[in-house]
Amino acid sequence: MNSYEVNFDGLIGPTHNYGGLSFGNIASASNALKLSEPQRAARQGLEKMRYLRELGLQQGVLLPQQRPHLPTLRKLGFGGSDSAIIEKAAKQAPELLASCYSASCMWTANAATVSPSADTGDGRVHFTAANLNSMFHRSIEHQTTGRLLQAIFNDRQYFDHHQALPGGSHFGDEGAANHNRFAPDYGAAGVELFVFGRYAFRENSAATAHFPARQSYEASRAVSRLHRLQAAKVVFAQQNPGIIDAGAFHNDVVSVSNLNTFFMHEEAFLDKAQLQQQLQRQYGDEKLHFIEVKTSQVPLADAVTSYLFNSQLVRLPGEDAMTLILPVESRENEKVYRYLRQLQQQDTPIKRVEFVDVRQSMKNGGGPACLRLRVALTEAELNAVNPRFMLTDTLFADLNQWIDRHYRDRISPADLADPVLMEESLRALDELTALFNLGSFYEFQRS
Ligand code: SUG
Repeated sequence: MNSYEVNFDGLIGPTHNYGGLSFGNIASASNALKLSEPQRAARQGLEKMRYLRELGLQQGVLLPQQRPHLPTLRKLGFGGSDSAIIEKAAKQAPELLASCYSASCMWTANAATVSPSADTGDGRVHFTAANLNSMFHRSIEHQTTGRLLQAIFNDRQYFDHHQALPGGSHFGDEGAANHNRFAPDYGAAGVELFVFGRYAFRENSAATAHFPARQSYEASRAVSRLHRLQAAKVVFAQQNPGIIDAGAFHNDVVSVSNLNTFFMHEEAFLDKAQLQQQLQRQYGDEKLHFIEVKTSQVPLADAVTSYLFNSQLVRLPGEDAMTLILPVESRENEKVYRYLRQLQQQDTPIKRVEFVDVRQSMKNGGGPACLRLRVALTEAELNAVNPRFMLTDTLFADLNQWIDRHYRDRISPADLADPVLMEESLRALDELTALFNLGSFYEFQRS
């Protein structure tokens, strides 16, 4: 039976702004409080989806969440009418208002961890929504994410959904951004690699000095248990704390994998040699390809600003070789571009590189790979996916028109204080649910 990797990209929401909310994410800090361009951002994201579909890949869409998230502001003690809540929060706690306005759910690599049916104990595809509890503005995403995934993968025969792990920093879980999978094909059993940044219940002999390590070992283990993965087909590996301090707040900033290929920075892991041995042992007789980029070729600082590794490594239909879909920032960085030219001459599975413009997202630390959640599906599973969420020419045109009708050209931090922005955003989302036939999906539609 045929099997596919389907990329579900986050549609960038109407309140996309630069809040400077993610400590440890260098792009978010350097662009804090600058003007954002939501309309351009959403068009860039949508154009990436169109391009990947045109290349012959299966492409899905995940919807933006309700922002501003008034229920959270209410829980934090802001009362009165919706407008009064916005006005009070703007005066008393602008950082909380910005958090509840963040369009951060666009980075769907953090939405959930997904294990394909070939790996799980019951032969279903398992989803665990990520609690994202290291950053307040992201910790409010998982309930809606879970409901959205259930609406899309809504067939108990094929799909099983788990709620986000319990709260508390012990179980910090950032979803697929710290999860890789190696398999000869999307429908074949594979080895799943969970990358973590720290231990929560034991002392860390290697710890970060400046920036938070978001993913805990204990969270990764819990997800592997929920997904009923076989112990002999799971690897846990610690990210190098030094690389988190250099700005790689998720593993997908320093490595990317697909099928039998693992493209990584040489400093990405604490014990690279052991990791590679363990992966190869569990993978079996067929060869895994490790492509390592040396610090002398691409220093860490360049890897982080160019997002060389936050690319999508894809196998296009009918091709054996792989293609790397990179952010244009990688072409603009001299060292990175030189490396990429060399890479294409080498004897590795990666034979082609392409570039996409997602600059608006990049300025908040989200590259092409952050914007997509990978879901490996068999033909039968793909047929069971809610078809409204698969990109078609019609949906592409409808979404572009919807963006044009509702999105602002620019948003400044001061704009968040104006209740008119809230009204515009909720109106846009209301129309979006109609487009996806979702009924009353958002909280504001139900209250
Ligand atoms: O969690 N940025 C996101 C970027 C997530 C990137 N995802 C992956 N690497 N998979 C984050 O730090 C910034 C929001 C702001 O500052 O306005 C933000 O949330």
